[in-house]
Amino acid sequence: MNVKNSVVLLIALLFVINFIFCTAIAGDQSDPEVKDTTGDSTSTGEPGSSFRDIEAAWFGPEPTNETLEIHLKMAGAPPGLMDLRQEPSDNYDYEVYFDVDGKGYAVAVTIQYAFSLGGMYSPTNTWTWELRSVSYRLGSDTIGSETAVSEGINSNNFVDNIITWEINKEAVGIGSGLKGRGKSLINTWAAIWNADASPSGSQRDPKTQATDFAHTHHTNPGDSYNIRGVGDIDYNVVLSVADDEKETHGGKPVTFTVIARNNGTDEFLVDFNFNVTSGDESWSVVLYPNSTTIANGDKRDITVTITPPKNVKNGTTLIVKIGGVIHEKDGDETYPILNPVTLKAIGLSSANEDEGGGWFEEFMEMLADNLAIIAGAIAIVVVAIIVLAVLIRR
Ligand SMILES: [Ca+2]
Repeated sequence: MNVKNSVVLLIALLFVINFIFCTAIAGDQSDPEVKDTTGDSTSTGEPGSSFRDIEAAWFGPEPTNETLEIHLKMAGAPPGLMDLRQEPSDNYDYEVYFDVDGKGYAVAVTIQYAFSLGGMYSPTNTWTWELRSVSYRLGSDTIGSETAVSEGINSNNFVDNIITWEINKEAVGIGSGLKGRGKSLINTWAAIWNADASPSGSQRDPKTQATDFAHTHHTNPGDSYNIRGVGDIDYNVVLSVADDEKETHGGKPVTFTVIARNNGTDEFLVDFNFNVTSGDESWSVVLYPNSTTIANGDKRDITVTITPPKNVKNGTTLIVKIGGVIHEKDGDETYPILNPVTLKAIGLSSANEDEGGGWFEEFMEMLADNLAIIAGAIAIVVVAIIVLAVLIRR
């Protein structure tokens, strides 16, 4: 690798580090994933309408490794008792949307704007809290349908015009414990719907049907939230490699050095593994060491030796993903290394004479490559023989 490539790599690395730290501190009220202007609700001007006007939505904190909080803040308070005399007694859906591993979800609360003479209005007693799975019309911002997922909501809360859901991570495909660390909630957005005019089971287009919406699923999503997990021990080992692409001849090993750095809080036992993502099984891949203890703040070089088969076809590649698992300090759990590195070995056909096999093929190749010279040489020999024969006769 030349100096220019090294500089480019270093700058890219700094960007990655910067990105990791930025995403780590995002996700609270001061830096919400979903932002919206206020005063843009279709019901602006009606009493209590500022409660149908989204200001922001954000993800986190994670109270436990099994739960995640999601928040939706409105521009103003819910309608009061006197306002409701003038309100239609409709149901409104307040929802924050996100995707995990390609599946759509929403946290929802359906609020009944109802007032009956002689009845008591409480802003929370008619609220229905749900986690919903959401399907979108292919490649669009329009929702196809939403259906409730049971056991999705752990608890809920409403204070200071902020609706808070606490969901179970398992219910949205995020593993429990620290295994969910690094999973992303993407394509974030939020909307408020009149659930009587636009029921959750029907097709919903935010641009034409929502009372208010912030960002859109497909064309203009909000920021993503990365699950970071909680706990006193941070199982954080990072892999890196300076030179991730090398060439070698058939039968000749080539080595890569993967650096495993323990950025966690303790000394960990780490096992390394590989996964061939492209290429064939006749190649050999050896990791050394494949298991080691690394003190926190310390690093280890892992040597990856890749050998193509002797008869490798010129230009064939093997792509290997190097990953690993970190062993729990006081238990049997393991946590994955979150950033596997990818190595690429390119096999060149063997052209070395010291190879035991294949000399005949090589000889024939040499003949083919040098056909003109050989033909010339034969012609000269033939002419020389004729000249010699003529001279002898004389
Ligand atoms: Ca708004």
